[in-house]
Amino acid sequence: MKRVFSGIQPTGEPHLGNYLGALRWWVDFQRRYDAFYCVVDLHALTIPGDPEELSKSTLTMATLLLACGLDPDRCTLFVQSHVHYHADLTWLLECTASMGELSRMTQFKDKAQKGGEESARVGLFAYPVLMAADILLYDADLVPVGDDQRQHLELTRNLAERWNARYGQTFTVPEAAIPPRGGGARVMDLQEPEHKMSKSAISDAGIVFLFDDPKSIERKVKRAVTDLDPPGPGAVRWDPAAKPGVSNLLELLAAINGGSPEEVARGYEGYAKLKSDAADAVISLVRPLQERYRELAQDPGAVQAVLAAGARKAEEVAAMTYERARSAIGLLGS
Ligand code: AQP
Repeated sequence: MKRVFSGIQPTGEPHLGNYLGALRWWVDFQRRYDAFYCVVDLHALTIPGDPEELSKSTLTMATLLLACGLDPDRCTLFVQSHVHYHADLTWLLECTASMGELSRMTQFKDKAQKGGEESARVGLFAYPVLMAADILLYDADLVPVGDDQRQHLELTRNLAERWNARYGQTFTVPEAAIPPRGGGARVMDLQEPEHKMSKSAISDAGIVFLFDDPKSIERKVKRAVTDLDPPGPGAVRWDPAAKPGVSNLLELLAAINGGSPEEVARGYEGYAKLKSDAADAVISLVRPLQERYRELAQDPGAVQAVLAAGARKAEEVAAMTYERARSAIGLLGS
C-alpha cells in the first residue's frame, strides 16, 4: 500500500484554505493509503510566538484534526517534536542542501519581508529542509498539500534524488498530491483575492477560520471583494486573472458542493446571490466540525493518548529511515 505523509503548523487558527487545500484530502487518503499525519510544532518556532500558546495550540490542532475526521484506527497522528528523528535528519539534509536553492524559496521571501529579512530567523530560512526531513523519514509516496507547497515539495524531491545519487539509495522520492483545479488547491483571501488565505495575514477580515461563528462567516463572505462589473450574463464567471474575487467565491462553492467553478458560475448573474450561497455552503461545512470539536475538547487526555500512540508508531518507522541515512552518509553507529 502506498504511504502518505502530511503536516500542519499549529500557528494561529486553521482556516478554510487549510481545510479545502489539505485537511479534507487527509481524511479521504487515510481510507486508501498508509497515512502519517503530523502537527508540525517545530515549524511553528520559525516565527515569533508565545511558548504557552504553542503547546495549547498544538493540542487544539490535534483535536481539530480528529474533529475533521482523522481516525486513529486508520492513520497515525502525532506531534513532530515527539519524534526526535525529524530534527536529526534535518541536520544531515542541511549538510547537502545549498544556500542558493533555499534562497529561491518564495515562501521565505514573503514571510521574511513581513518582519524584515535581517531579523528573520535562520529556522525560517531552513524550514523547507525540515519539511523535507518530515516527508522523507516516512518513505512517503504521496504528500497531500495545497498549491502553495509545490515549491517545497520540488525541493524535497531534489534533496532526495541528490542524496540517493551521492550516497546510495536511501529515500523514497515523493510526489505532491495537490487538489485538482477548482478543488480548493489555493483558496484566496476574501479581501485581497490576489493573495492566498493565510493564518499569518495582517488582517483577519478576509480569512474564514474553521472556528468562526455563522454570523462572522456570513459577514466576511458578504463583504468579500468582487469587482465593479454590473450584474448580468457573464458578470459571474471563472476568470482568476480578470476577476480574482468572483473566481475565488466560485472555487469555494465548487470545492464544497462539487462541480467545476465554470459549472457553478452558470447559475448566477449577480454577486449578492453568489455571496449568500457561498456563505451558506461554508456555514454548513464548518458546523459539524465545530460540534465534533466541542465534544472531543471535553477530554484532552484522550487526544493526548492518541498522540502518544501515534508518536510510538511514527518513531518505529522514522528510526529505520534515519539509521539508513546515518549509515549512508558515513556517521559511526553507536
Ligand atoms: N490558502 C490556502 N489554500 C489551499 N491550501 C492551503 N494551505 C495553506 N493555505 C492554503 C495548505 O494547508 C496545509 C497546512 O498549512 P500550514 O499551516 O502548515 O502552513 P502554510 O501553508 O504556511 O499555511 P498558512 O495558513 O499560510 O499558515 P502561515 O500563515 O502560518 O504560514 C498545507 O498543505 C498548505 O498547503
